[in-house]
Amino acid sequence: MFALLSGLWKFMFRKDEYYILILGLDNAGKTTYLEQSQMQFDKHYKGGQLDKITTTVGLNIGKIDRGHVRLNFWDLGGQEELQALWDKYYAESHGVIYVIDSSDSSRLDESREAFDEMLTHETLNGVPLLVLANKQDVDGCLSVDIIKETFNQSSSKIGRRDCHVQAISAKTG
Ligand code: G3D
Repeated sequence: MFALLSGLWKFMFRKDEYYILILGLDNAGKTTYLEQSQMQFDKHYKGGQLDKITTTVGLNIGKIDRGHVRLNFWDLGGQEELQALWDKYYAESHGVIYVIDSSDSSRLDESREAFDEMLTHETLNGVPLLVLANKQDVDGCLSVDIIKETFNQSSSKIGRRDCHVQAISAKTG
């Protein structure tokens, strides 16, 4: 009887866990996006100080619980020397969110190259991609169409995996 009740309890409160990588160059807004998402989608989240965020060095971890699903986020540092560590996390990930700073046209090609390099890793084959054109609140920022034009150079490497590009402002939500 105890085993039955304990099984029922575990079934009712089990969580399907997924691991999502948040990648992109340093200063793209990865940590701001993670913070904003947790504020909006996790009612138990106690953070919420967007102005206290500093650029990611190493790794930030976050989670969002929705019903029976737990999304675990790994926000990895985007500096050139830290990009070499991204692939250590690929095997465990169920999805990738790639953040682009739309207000910094001078680094768009650099961002595309890092994206391209990421796509060459076999362990990410078939893993869905969400590409976020961030900082759309900044006057004169690059439009999603321009960003798509540049990132389309990687389309053969994206292949048949699901990929969606979305304009956002992590800062304003
Ligand atoms: P990172 O984790 O990718 O390194 P951060 O980037 O989240 O640390 O953000 C880097 C800077 O960009 C921060 O500014 C942050 O406030 C800003 N930022 C992030 N998202 C947005 C956005 O949507 N709009 C605008 N205008 N700014 C954004 P500071 O000044 O603290 O360096």
